[in-house]
Amino acid sequence: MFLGIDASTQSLTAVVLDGISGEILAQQSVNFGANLPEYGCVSGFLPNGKNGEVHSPPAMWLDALDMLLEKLNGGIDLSKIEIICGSGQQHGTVYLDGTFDARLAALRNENSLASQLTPALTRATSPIWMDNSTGSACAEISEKMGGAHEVCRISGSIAIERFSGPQIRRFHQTDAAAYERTERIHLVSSFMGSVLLGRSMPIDLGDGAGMNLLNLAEGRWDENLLDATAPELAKRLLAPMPAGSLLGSIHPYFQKKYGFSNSCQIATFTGDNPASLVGMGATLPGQVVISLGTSDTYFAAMPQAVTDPQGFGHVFGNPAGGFMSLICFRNGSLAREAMRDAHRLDWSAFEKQAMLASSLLAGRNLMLPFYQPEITPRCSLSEPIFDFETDADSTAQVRALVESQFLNMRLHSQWLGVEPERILLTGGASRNDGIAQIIADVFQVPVERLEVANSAALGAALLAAAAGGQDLSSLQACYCQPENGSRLLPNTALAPIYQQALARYRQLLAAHAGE
Ligand code: XUL
Repeated sequence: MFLGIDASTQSLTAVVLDGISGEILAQQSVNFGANLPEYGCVSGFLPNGKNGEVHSPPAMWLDALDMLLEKLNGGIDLSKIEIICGSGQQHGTVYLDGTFDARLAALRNENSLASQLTPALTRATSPIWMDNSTGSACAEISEKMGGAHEVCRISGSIAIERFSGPQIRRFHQTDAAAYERTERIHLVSSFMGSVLLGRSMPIDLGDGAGMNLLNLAEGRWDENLLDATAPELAKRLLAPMPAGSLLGSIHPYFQKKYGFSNSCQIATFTGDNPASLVGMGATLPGQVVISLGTSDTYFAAMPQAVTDPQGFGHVFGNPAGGFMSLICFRNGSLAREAMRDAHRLDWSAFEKQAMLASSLLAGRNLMLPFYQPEITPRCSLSEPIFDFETDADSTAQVRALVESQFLNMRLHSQWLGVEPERILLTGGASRNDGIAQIIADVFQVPVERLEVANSAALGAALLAAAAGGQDLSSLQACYCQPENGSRLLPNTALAPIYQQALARYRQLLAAHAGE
């Protein structure tokens, strides 16, 4: 049996696979807001952060780990787990003093993880990917490196607010004494993995690429980026390793408390997006995942590491080898909800009346679909701009919004240089056939929905099985199946219409968003 654990923003989730029967044996989750209300993190982070700060307490993640394993232990025989791999929300950083490894070594199972390990934190709360307080740190790192594009060329992304390097720089600037006491910096993924391993685990190349510190081409920390970020940063990081590398047995704490065997191995953890690429069965170039959430994301395996010349997209390590891209679009469901509410529709009406019944409108009405400042492209609009050829009734507006969101996505994913062969849709709105059909038509690519619910935890479990010698593509063929009847084909008659619409959308953007 193989266990995958995903530490996401709002919850900690486990998926257990049977390597022989091809079954998922257990799935469990601890929701930080609902199950650990004492931390006051209703959505997984502390509300009311100042100056754009968004932090979460590592103590909460540790309590959740105890709680999750307790729940799992009730349902399955944990002594049968051979390998554990995991993933975490990307970019968040955990700061620890020189006692961390000794405290790990001395863990006693009569006490909780949180009570024994939190005294090693030099920063009681961790900045996470939603933190927006690091603008000046980003500007300073870029300047020291000779420009944002140099940071992008080396690390795969321009210096960007939510990334770890800028978080580390700001910590050094705001609390130099605490930075001085910090002997180890972890990502959320490597922190959780270290606890299970009982000593500090290296950061992997997938999640490590989300720090603005990794030299992507060479798979090592970049000295110039380290120097531009904070003093003596190199000694605070372990050398990075590929995801899924076997590191050693699980700590006796978990053997005694939850019944794991002493032969259970721990593998290097990775970021949630790299793990999702695995869990969606999309580790080969040509497969694209579009995740429809609060923000929409587009991620795909890449044959080689090219970077986004405009600096909006990111390049991370692909856990199956090579690289992957990730592009975030801030105006995802938030914009769709704003449109739905403006016309007093429910989702069913949004889908049926406005989307399916309106294909005659294809490509005729465009808008800049930004209800709040966007990051791809960077643009500070706080309300959309319309460019309509027909009446702007609710049907036309809903269709224009969704078409324009995916024209924007098609335009800003062209730098990858890979023609998508298949789009895998995930996230809440992926159930909406109207939206899914528009995506198929705008990209002119078949769209599929998978049965997987927890793609990052599943991906981590698949990486654990692959670390045990199983073939990853055969595992993906077994666990990452499209749902029956979920495949939608593009209407090829619309190809030239959307080609023209793309050119018009580009002009609209140039006119109003300076691109
Ligand atoms: C990716 C990103 C988020 C986090 C949280 O760059 O910031 O997707 O990984 O899931």
